[in-house]
Amino acid sequence: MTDRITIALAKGRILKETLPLLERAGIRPLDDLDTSRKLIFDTNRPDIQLVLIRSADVPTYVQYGAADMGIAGKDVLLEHGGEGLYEWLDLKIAPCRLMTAGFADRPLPSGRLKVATKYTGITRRYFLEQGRQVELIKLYGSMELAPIVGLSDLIVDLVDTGNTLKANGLAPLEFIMDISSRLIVNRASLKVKNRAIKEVIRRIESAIEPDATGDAA
Ligand code: PRT
Ligand code: MG
Repeated sequence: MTDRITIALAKGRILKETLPLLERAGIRPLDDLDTSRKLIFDTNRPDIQLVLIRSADVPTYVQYGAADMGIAGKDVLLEHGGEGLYEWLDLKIAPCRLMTAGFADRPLPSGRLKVATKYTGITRRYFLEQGRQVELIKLYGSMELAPIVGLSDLIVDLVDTGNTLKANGLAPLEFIMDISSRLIVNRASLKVKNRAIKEVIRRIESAIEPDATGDAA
């Protein structure tokens, strides 16, 4: 008997790069994920189904085994904490950098900095390691607005082209880390459905395009 595998995928920008990767791995949804309103999708492989959820929910589904595997950004995984799951592969898709950003031409105030971010976990650790005192302000989006309206001195956000910062008169300041999307696996599923999961991992691994994050050289 073949075990049935559920893979959790994030809606949004990661999905655009995930679908070609899965296609190269021989896994093809039977419906169009971009236009369908369904949340669960059968694939050309009777033993593999996909669930389509919000990016930040992917590690939670995999942690509890509601999905056996999932694809999520390293940023999301670090904020989640990684309990109950293995981070198995760097898929080298949706690459970007986590940066601090602010006004390039304004000195930072001395004393406790106010930092607005969606990534409070990573940000707290980053400033703690540097021994810098900060006040974290949790936001859920549009971080670029915070320095402009005086809500914060800095933001911590993902940067790709830098166009969003530039359009808001801000500049990237300090590099925190490189981010890309990862394949994660539920710990119990790996034991119970070992053969089926290893087969999917092998297929996805062979579908990774090596130079996407520019570290192939
Ligand atoms: O929408 P929802 O709340 O469910 O989730 P989400 O908004 O986090 O999802 P989505 O679709 O934006 O995808 C987020 C995931 O894509 C992140 O977890 C990252 O792993 C990855 N990723 C890669 C990015 C970017 N690049 C990126 N540039 N996520 C967001 N951005 C944003 C950034 O926050 C900023 O607003 O794009 C803007 C900057 O882009 P540039 O090109 O202007 O620099
Ligand atoms: Mg979004």
